[in-house]
Amino acid sequence: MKLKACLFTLASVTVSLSKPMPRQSTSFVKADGQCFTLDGQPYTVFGSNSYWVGLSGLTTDEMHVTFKDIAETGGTTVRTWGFNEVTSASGDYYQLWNGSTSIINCGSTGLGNFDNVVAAAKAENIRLIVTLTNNWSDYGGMDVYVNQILGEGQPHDYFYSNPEVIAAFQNYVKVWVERYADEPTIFGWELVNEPRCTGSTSATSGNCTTTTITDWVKTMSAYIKSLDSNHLVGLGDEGWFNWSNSTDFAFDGSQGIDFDANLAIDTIDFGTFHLYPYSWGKETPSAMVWGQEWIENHHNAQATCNKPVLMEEFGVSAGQNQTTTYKNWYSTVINGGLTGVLIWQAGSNLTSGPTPNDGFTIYPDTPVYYLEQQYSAQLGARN
Ligand SMILES: *[C@@H]1O[C@@H](CO)[C@H](O)[C@H](O)[C@H]1NC(C)=O
Ligand SMILES: *[C@@H]1O[C@H](CO)[C@@H](O)[C@H](O)[C@H]1NC(C)=O
Ligand SMILES: *[C@@H]1O[C@H](CO)[C@@H](O)[C@H](O)[C@H]1NC(C)=O
Ligand SMILES: *[C@@H]1O[C@H](CO)[C@@H](O)[C@H](O)[C@H]1NC(C)=O
Ligand SMILES: *[C@@H]1O[C@H](CO)[C@@H](O)[C@H](O)[C@H]1NC(C)=O
Ligand SMILES: *[C@@H]1O[C@H](CO)[C@@H](O)[C@H](O)[C@H]1NC(C)=O
Ligand SMILES: *[C@@H]1O[C@H](CO)[C@@H](O)[C@H](O)[C@H]1NC(C)=O
Repeated sequence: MKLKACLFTLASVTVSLSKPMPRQSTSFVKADGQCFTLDGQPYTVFGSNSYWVGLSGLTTDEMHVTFKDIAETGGTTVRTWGFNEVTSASGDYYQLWNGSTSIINCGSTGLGNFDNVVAAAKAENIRLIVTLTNNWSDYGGMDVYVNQILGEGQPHDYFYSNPEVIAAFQNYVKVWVERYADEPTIFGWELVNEPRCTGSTSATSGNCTTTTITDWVKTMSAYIKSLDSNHLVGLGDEGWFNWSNSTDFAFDGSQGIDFDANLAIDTIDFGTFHLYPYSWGKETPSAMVWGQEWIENHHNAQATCNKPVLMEEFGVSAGQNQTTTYKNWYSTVINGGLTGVLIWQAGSNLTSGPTPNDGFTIYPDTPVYYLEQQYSAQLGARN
């Protein structure tokens, strides 16, 4: 166990919640061993998820409030969706499909709107992790590519292996990556939210293995690096292992994810994992303890591979020992040496009403919001 995961020879580091250190917003976050750096100094990844900030018709003022509320927890980094696949135009969306062809929406309800998200984040000293598609059918996701190009009901996992589908996804990714290649407010790109072989609405081929997805991660991450050498690239997975000594679905490779193999890919800069013991049937005997071990296992992988790893989503709902559990998990991250942590999910009380509440949302001036302030300061002090 390494208590000082990110030890730098700095004269002093001032941690202040009300006055964040001014950053040189012209610099890109880099990975260095198990740490992130900005201008050669440690960059602490603490923050939250706001999938909705570019997809809910928010005004630019509301985008500012969203990021300000996160910054006031000590947050530096926010993960958000860079996808919404639709087959008929409505609201904010990024790609409109008709048959097997698509049009990318660069207008004011598409990437033009995301320019406002980036500007608001920059003004509030927040950097963005942008995820480029979804395993799930929320906001379209990968099944839309498969259904539109190969036909309704074709296997979900053809997303990772069919050359036409890969080319279509690359076409989409290219527009995003080239648009923001010189924009330091982007922390990094993430290939997909929670990739698995199995899909939510479609069949699976029966042929998808960890090797299928690992090969796809190699192809896609190398593709992004060929267009944009400034930004970090991660996967966005839940962190499943592919250990030969286990028959537990979280550890046996059955989900199509091999955390260690993916982290070892040259063009992957950091690892990602999620933590939802209640959704995963891991609540007995103790969701809290299962989660603690899940964090420790990923820290071990981080140390072995010598790359940064983020717990970039976690949640138990209020009524499931939430405060006690979150104290344990934040402490395990900080004292155990995991690189960084983002909670699922941010909330704000906007003029248009409260932002989406899925049972995990943390609004300002609530107990977990104050907990975030406490642990962001601890993580900053560790680094
Ligand atoms: C991907 O889509 C699936 C979710 O419904 C499959 O069944 C699998 O559960 C998928 N979800 C995740 C998180 O991978
Ligand atoms: C979709 O494509 C078909 C065939 O190319 C075309 O006839 C139709 O007008 C298109 N629909 C829309 C909404 O553009
Ligand atoms: C699985 O792979 C086998 C062998 O390559 C192939 O014949 C079969 O069509 C595949 N199944 C599906 C559903 O793609
Ligand atoms: C997953 O584990 C199996 C069995 O140990 C191995 O054959 C396979 O290569 C692993 N997958 C990857 C992507 O390393
Ligand atoms: C199973 O394998 C993993 C990865 O090699 C190792 O870290 C873990 O300690 C092993 N667990 C047991 C119970 O042997
Ligand atoms: C909360 O924690 C207590 C004591 O650790 C435990 O007995 C109880 O089952 C937990 N409740 C839930 C909902 O997890
Ligand atoms: C925001 O809304 C939540 C939930 O409705 C509430 O508990 C909290 O007090 C509100 N915070 C502020 C600052 O109004």
